[in-house]
Amino acid sequence: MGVQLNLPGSPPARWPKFSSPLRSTALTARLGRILGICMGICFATGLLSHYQYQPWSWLPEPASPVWGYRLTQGLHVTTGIATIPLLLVKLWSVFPKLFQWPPAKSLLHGLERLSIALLVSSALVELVTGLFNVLNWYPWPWDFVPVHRFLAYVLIGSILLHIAVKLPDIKYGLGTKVAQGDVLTEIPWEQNPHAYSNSNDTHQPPPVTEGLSRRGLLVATGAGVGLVVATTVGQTVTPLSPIGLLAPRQYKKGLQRVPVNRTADQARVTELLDAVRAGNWQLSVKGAKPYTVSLDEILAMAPHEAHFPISCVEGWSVGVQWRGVRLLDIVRRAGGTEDSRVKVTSLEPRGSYNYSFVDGPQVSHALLATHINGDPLKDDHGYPLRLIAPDRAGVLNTKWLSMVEVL
Ligand SMILES: Nc1nc2c(c(=O)[nH]1)N[C@H]1C(S)=C(S)[C@@H](COP(=O)(O)O)O[C@H]1N2
Ligand SMILES: [Mo]
Repeated sequence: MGVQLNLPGSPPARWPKFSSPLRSTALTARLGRILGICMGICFATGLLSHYQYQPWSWLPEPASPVWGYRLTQGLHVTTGIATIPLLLVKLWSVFPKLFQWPPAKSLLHGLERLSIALLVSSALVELVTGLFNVLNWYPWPWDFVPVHRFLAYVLIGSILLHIAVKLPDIKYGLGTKVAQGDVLTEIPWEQNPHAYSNSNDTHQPPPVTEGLSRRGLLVATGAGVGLVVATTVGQTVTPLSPIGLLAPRQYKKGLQRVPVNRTADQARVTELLDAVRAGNWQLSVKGAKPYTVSLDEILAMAPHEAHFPISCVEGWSVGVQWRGVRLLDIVRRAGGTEDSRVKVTSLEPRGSYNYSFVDGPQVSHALLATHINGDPLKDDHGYPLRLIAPDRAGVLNTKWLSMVEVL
């Protein structure tokens, strides 16, 4: 197979030796299987989530089920979080391979090892940036979304390549009982020239050892993953919020029982909202028949209620009872229909999320809300008027509206 690299026959003198008989193909294959399932769900829901964040103009977002985005994003963040401990244990289980000797047996083998370097580094960067995103912390100068999305393709590609290359090992590993099967790297290389090699390992039976068993390791890993999931999922599965020790955003801690993303202060609209309170606000509606409407007029219109969740890309979500006027009623009065494409714009002077588009079925279902959970919107939730639509990324539910354009 390809070019034989000319490397010394034995590794450097201070090369590490590994002695845990827990490491085995059977164990790694099982860890890899759960990891693969988690990462697969995380990738698929990530793609869906990205589409809902930036819907294609030829395929408008659906409006039902109302909890669609909540489920997608909850799964994306939860499987992503579960992946972190799983990946660490999986890496531990194959860690000695990093020190295999010779580093590459052939050009092809060298390329395969490089692809693993790409796999591991993209997975680590992806998970760390994702976790920081959940914490609403962006300590880097670049845009999170394109980088996270690009790395997802790199990662999924290198995973598929890795699975294809390792198929013989995976088959062997899954076909062996976890307590039996080879020890991945325990045999000192001097005694076993195949000990650090890949697919053509001579599979040796494990020695009898005391202490943690491989099954015990799998159970401990499962328990650890379960604990991490149980203590974070309360940010979206609200009945579990009391044990959400690792869930920073919980509805009970939020203003009006809803967490706030970007306060009025952060969006620099506080002074503008004081002017709104002083009576200097009108919603300006553009279209074939443009008009303006005051807050009093909006409050005098027939109120509509809806129970839509607000689901943030950062992983928290909560069901909310909204009251307001129907976007469609506002749109019709300007000469539009349920097939119109609508742009809503915020008072917020700067920021990437100070406007959004509504089209397709969402036009008929969206509300321009004045009330949240029975009370008038507080400033941080978008006073005097905000958009809320079903099955929609939180970030697209624009707060502090000033204008509606029927396009
Ligand atoms: N004008 C404006 N609207 C906005 C945002 C913003 O930054 N500016 N943030 C969005 C995000 S990311 C979310 S998750 C929701 C949160 O709404 P809430 O703070 O009322 O819970 O508002 C959305 N609306
Ligand atoms: Mo958000």
